Amino acid sequence: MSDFKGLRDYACWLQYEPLEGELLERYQGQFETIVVEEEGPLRGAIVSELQRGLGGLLGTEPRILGPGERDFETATIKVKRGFEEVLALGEEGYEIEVLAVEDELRVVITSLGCQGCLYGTFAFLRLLQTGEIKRSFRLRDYPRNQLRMINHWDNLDGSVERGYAGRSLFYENNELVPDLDRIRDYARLLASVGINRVAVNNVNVHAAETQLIASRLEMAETLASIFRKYGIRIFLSVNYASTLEFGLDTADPLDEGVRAWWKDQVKMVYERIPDLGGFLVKADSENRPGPFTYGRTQADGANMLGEALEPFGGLLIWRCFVYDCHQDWRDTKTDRARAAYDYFKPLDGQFRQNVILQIKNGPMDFQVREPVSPLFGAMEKTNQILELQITQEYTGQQRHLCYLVPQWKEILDFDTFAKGPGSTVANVVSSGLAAVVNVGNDPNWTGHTLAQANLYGYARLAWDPSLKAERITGEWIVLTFGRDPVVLNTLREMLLRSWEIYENYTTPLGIGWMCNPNHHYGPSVDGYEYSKWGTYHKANHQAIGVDRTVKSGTGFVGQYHPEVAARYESLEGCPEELLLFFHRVPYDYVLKTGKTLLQHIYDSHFLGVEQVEGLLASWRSLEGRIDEVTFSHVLARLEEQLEHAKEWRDVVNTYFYRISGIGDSQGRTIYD
Ligand code: GCV
Repeated sequence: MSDFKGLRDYACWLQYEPLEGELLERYQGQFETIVVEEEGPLRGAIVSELQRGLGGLLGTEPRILGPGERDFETATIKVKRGFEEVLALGEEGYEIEVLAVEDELRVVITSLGCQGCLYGTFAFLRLLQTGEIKRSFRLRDYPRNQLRMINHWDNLDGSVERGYAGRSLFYENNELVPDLDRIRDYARLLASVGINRVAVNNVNVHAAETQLIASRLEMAETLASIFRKYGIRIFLSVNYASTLEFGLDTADPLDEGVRAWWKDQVKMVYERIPDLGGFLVKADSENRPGPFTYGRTQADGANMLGEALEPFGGLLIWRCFVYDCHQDWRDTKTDRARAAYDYFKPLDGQFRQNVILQIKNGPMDFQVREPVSPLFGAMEKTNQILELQITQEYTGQQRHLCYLVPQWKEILDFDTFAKGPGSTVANVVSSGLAAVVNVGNDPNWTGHTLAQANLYGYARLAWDPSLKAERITGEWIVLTFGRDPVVLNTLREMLLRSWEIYENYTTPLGIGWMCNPNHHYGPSVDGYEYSKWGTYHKANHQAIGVDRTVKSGTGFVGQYHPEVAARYESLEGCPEELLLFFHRVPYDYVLKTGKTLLQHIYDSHFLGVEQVEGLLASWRSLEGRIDEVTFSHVLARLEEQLEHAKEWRDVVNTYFYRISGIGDSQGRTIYD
């Protein structure tokens, strides 16, 4: 065991610190005899969680009995399979029922499946800490999404693409890391919040990673066996053109030899990992190979792999992040935002049943603010999942506090009008959610301890997108830091406001991309302006923004359903936080606040810095209420954030002052 495993932050939201006060009184002496009737493969995980959880929270060492060892009448917790009464909740859903017999609480956790028994157990322990387990309590819960997936961008050499929390948890020097305990702890952490699928390698698959489905299959096998103990199935990212690495001279999806190669390869993989979830593929994207090379469509490519996986019940997840990454900035006709829809929409109905399209939340790339991708709800006959980014590539790289649950809520609640009002993204992505994870081998997993809240929040939303941001945030704080109301209120406010604060001091009104190229940290207003990536703000001395309207622009707006398109098409009707994404706007344009666009840019940047000062003050006020190590660690990150926010403010404000020649109406310092 490495030392850091004893560190408080390592336990994340599974602290199980002793309950105090009213909750201790309520639960003390309870739950001493437990019957775990469930005998499936997750029994071990259930039993050990109850022991750890109750041991930590109540200091008890509960006796855990097997089926038939003690009957229901006297057991105080019973975990069991049910049938009719829980049928509607599915294999992963559960019921928790609490009855009181005089002073004794009797808890029954029932599920149709083994997985549900485990999730019910974790939920019971969570609800103990939030104080919701009471006399006469009944909760029936189930995951609203079938796939609740984590994507790792880990490479076999141990590096993590866009990783900000150390190196890979899985790999080092093209081998698995020597200490597999940490991966076990990770599986437990993910299962505790209902994650059921993990893609274990980067979507940018290079020669070394391709061996995961061939000569290094044993590595994948080991990972699968670890995750399996918590009911999580792994996915492998594969190189679309793997055949070229194995001696074939083509990767044409319609070539018989290519098809046969994949069928054999998949068969071999499933012989060793029978519960493999399937493959995840990035093709024809950012210089990765794909079916376009052979004049074939994305559907041809995806279906070829889908067909090979089908006999084993495997899924093929195909990413829609396909765009021209060699654009000439002088070319005003091409609009990167349009690309995914233009490529995929015409293919609706052509994908096999076991093919799922994975679509990034926005049409560009995980900017602090983007509209929702118009592909959601545009392909009625095609399975879709939403891809989010927990790792904070463009949102402060886990050096800045930027809690993304409020952003994800907006995305999930966005009404696409695909089938009339109420067709929210959460409803149209019925196959589920995937997200690029923010963990690495840093002692606290996520670099910034408070970034653990993003992982927790993502998983909870994947389970149930209708959960309120306040609820999720409160849960995370209580589970991580306990029930001190001062900590709860202060930290909840800090977290919930941090996305908006980050947006204030970085890029204004949906324009995005004013960051340093390649590593994406820190301001560089023109960093992407003359690049090949299709990411332009087009600021001149009078105006900024991209006209994406149907009337006079790139026509991107027309990809939305008419109700949504009408809103975005009009300058006045467009939500102002997205104004510059959809419209080219002069600096003297007056916003709804009565301020000019330019003044808004100045004001939001001054405000953003003041708000970070506020975050710092709030955190400082918690000194003594948070353990010292975490307190100093977060304090240092917030201090860095403040310095950095000032840098953003000054670079952005100076840029616009220089370019427009118009100063701040309040005469604050803008450097010339
Ligand atoms: C895995 C962005 C990132 C890349 C990432 C890519 C993707 O462009 O900067 O690092 O590659 O998205 O999602 O495929």
